[in-house]
Amino acid sequence: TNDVEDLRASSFPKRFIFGTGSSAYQVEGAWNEGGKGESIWDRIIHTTPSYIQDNSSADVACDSYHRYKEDIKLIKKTGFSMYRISISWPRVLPNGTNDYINSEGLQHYRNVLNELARYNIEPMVTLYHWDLPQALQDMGGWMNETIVEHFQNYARVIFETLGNQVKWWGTINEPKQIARGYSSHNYAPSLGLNGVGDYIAGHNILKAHAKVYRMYEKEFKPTQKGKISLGLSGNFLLPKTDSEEDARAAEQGMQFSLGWFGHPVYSSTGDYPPVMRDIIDRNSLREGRNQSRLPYFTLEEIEEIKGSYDYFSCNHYTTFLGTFGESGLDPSNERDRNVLLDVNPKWPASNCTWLKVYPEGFRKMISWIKAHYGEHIPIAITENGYCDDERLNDFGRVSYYDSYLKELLKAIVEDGANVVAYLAWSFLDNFEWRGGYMRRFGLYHVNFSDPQRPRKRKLSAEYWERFLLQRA
Ligand code: PNW
Repeated sequence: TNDVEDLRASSFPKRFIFGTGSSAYQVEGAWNEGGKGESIWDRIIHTTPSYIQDNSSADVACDSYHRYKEDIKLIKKTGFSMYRISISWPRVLPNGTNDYINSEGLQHYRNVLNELARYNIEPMVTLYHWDLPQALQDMGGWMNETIVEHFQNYARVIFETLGNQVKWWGTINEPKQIARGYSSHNYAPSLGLNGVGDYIAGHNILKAHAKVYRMYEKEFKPTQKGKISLGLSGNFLLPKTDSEEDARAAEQGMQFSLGWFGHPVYSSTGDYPPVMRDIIDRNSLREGRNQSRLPYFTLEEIEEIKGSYDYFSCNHYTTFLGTFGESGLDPSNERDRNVLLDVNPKWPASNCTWLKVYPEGFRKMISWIKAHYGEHIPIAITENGYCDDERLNDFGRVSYYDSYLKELLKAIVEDGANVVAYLAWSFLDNFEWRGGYMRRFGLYHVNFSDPQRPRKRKLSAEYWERFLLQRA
């Protein structure tokens, strides 16, 4: 018999990794200390404080730049065996370019990695989690193709200096949200170039990722023996009804979200999803353009990008319901997609409007990845978590994790998915981008009005501690 209903950590495969995560900008603070340069989030918040819902900033955040030892000790105490961090590009290269390397910044990450090693906690390191050096944004950021080379230079500095301490790498976290910083106003640099800037930025992100993957593969992997991947945001889309038309709508919606960056890297054919290519080319023509808003890759680029992964890194939070219909500005990615998103009113809500609780969608999402990108593809769930407020008795989060872990176990045991790791987002309450400190995801509470930034255990941290104890 299998004990999927009665969830136990010991039912997961022996070598399965349970961990937790953070990102540099959301926890470090020390925004202008130790030689760090300005990032695009520093700039937008300092010039437009109202950009953040509670007018807060990440100047100090969790102060993890100074308090990382305390964090790592708590991670160990909770029983996690992996910690996902990101490196702040402007902390290492304040100008964005490798003409000047800030050794104090590098030393900080060396210290963090040493501390993790002391506790036998495996690091997973993302090179880019949204905090672009402002100096590069001034030259167009991800819309300027020269960023491909700058990103490669930055990655080389990191692999050369920290590469022997890291076996799990991520290049870029959630390209789709980064691209939306060029279309919508939801993320820095907040340019509003809908249906144009997002596709150009996304195009360069894919090229930059692949160049770094190939460089690592050729020059570093033989000696450093790590794995490297691109981090995708994998929220699931279900058909709104059981009509065949809604089934097609949901699939089209998935291709416009996960497929936008997933198809070029993980599919056997490479390049953008055919449905994106067709629709955007057609819409561009109708708009009187003599070129598609979705740029074309050369054949060499398609080959270089295709297969540039060692595992599938997926951040999953929620599910939507899809049906065909027009929405969004003209032009925009949303309008191109031509799928309306809805939710089932029965799904429990959270403190983020975009996050509803539907654990079955998690298992379905994993099946979708297998069906499209390979039955045996190794999958790491690099983020999964629940949004609430300041409460310490976070029953909603406990029940979220409990139900999502059960679905994960079914995906592994009953569907045979090759999921190798699961990382809870996030270890600490932290700076939730435009949501400031109003949207909490942490297992540990952080008091952001106390200069000491005390960490306090929530019920969900106790839940994890008990769950992981069964594996010890
Ligand atoms: C991710 N959505 O962003 C990011 O990787 C984290 O930095 C962030 O703290 C976390 O999820 C929680 O938001 C997302 O609208 C932002 O579906 C938006 C969505 C999903 C993920």
